[in-house]
Amino acid sequence: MIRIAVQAKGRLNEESLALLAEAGISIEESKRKLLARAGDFPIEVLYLRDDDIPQAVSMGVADIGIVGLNEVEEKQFDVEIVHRLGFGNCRLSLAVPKAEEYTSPAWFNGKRVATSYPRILTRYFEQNGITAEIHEIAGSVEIAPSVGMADAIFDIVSSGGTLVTNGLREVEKVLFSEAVLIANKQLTEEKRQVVSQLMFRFESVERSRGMKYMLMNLPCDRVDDAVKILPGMKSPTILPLAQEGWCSLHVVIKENELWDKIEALKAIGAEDILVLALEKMIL
Ligand code: PRT
Ligand code: ZN
Repeated sequence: MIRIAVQAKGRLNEESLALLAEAGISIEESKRKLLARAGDFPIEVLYLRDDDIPQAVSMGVADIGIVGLNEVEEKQFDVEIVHRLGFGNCRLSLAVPKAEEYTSPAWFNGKRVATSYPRILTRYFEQNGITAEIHEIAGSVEIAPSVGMADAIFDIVSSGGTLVTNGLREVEKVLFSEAVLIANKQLTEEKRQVVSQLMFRFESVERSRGMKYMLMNLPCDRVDDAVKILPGMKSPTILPLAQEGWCSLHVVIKENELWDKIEALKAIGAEDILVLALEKMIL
């Protein structure tokens, strides 16, 4: 049995639980207390504030956790980053009032910068030889310049909309973040095995994202042409049809390449093209 910490509510909560569900680990809505046991896998889910997840994992209160890389880097607890999960993407950036003339990070010398991420910012300033005043504030960092509390900010940016609304301009992207799976460094062998079982499921889910299963009929003498059009990862499956001279071709294809490939396949005589959702890819 392992315990995984996920964000109780907030931006990462839904996708963390969705990922677990896709991996076959479901937690009934009604059972969402602080700690919930999944029915079908040796795991229990501990719901925490995201800020507390790195510490909980480093102390072994939870064995693993799903949290933003930004929190892991800021808190500096000793945990292992097992896997990047590909959601919750954002960046930690420096932003200045839009009217400022900004040419290089040297602009920050002697300035006051408001942030909830003082450690990451301190490290960045040190690496760039900048001496600035860092003001740690817990929330609403983006309003600090307009109320005179700071000259600039260092905060999470995703679409950039919040910066624009507050008359700010992103000038340095310091850290690219996404949700990551972290683990305690002293897991028992038994727990490690459960974690690798979980990773196997996560990877199968990830592989199938953005992929479709496509099948079509075409004259057997065009199969070679079709293989040239289709992605090279693995050769497609080809089955003979009852109708003489015709074959059925099955292939896994990237969704964003789908329409181009379909046009090309039709041009060489493919018919009855079916595109199906691909749920899992187990290799
Ligand atoms: O209650 P708890 O402490 O658990 O949650 P929280 O309020 O501290 O965190 P939450 O739920 O806001 O974010 C959790 C994690 O989501 C963060 O640690 C990041 O890893 C990730 N993430 C991804 C984001 C964003 N995108 C994001 N856009 N976290 C915050 N934001 C904020 C940003 O600060 C800005 O103020 O959203 C605002 C809008 O961003 P724009 O650029 O799209 O306008
Ligand atoms: Zn938080």
